[in-house]
Amino acid sequence: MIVNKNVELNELLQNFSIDRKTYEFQGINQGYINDTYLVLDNQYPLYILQRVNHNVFKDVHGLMGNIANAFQHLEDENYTAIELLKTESDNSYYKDKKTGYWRLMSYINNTTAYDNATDTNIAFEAGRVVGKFHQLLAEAALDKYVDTIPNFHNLPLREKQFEESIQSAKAEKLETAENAISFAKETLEKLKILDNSKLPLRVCHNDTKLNNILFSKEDNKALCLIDLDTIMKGYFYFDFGDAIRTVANTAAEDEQDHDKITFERPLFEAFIRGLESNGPFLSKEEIDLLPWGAVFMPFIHGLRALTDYLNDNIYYKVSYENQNLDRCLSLFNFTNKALQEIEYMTQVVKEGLTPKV
Ligand code: GN1
Ligand code: MG
Repeated sequence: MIVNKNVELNELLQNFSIDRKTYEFQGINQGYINDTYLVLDNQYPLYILQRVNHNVFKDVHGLMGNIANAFQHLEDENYTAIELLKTESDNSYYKDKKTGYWRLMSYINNTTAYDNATDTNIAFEAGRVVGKFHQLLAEAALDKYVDTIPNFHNLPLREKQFEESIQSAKAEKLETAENAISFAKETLEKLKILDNSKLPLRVCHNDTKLNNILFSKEDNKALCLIDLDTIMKGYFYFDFGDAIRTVANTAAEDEQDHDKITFERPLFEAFIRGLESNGPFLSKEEIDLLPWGAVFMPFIHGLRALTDYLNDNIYYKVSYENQNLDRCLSLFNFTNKALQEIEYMTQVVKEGLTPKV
């Protein structure tokens, strides 16, 4: 943990409407996209400061607008609100000429996030809060939300980018990734049966992996979702699948020891019970597709990681050269495990979730 009194970051904070002080900063090295710092005052954590990756998020204004719009719905006794601190000119983000776009959010004390579900309570709570988020946003006006990354979870687009990366990749990379490339091609064919045409579009979070859920350290209840950059239109099975790939799998996303990758049925079932605890909010068609969400999401992330590996790591921040390939192989391994559980998951969602009439 490195805590410092970084001069540049302190200068940057002068642009926000907060007390003028010398703050301390602790870098948070999670996440593959943005730069994140915890802002402390005399060691006491107050804010989360983030630089939004403008290379990935081209429309930061639209993105911040999506977050602000969603916040208007996310007020509920069973959901903890996060506050966006305004700039001196009453904006929800600050644009610095040299370093780009910054935002400042309230830090919720005594909280934690988990990379994996270690027990069924965590899985239940994850299901409950993902369901609550969707229930609260169900009435949101979709046309107010901008597609900040158009076609983010669009498989034909990701397939095209994958094919292009194969064309330009170095021969040795194609060889190292040979098995992953074949698995990708086979699975792309299998997933062609997915049909979104009967599903309602919703305002989704679009990155509901478990460590984007904040838990209270006091009673281990899930409080809210964090990392709201990708709030935009989508289908519920996206958010479902992203949660399941991290809740039912107790291994890390870049786990190299594939013996550790598992599909834990008790955790899957607990997540479904958590979803259902909100009461009915999904249509029958949405429920029917959920098991495929648990295959689709790890697969599309694995495919994007593979593409980025072949492109020499131009999208994700990597901490070592082959991290994207490791992520891909681990995600594909889980995809395969989820594929084998389709029938089981179909049974569980059918028995466990009541469709909204
Ligand atoms: C990226 O940086 P992070 O962890 O918030 C990615 C998500 C993936 C995630 C992990 C905009 O998010 O889609 O779930 O890595 N976000 C973007 O694989 O690409
Ligand atoms: Mg994210």
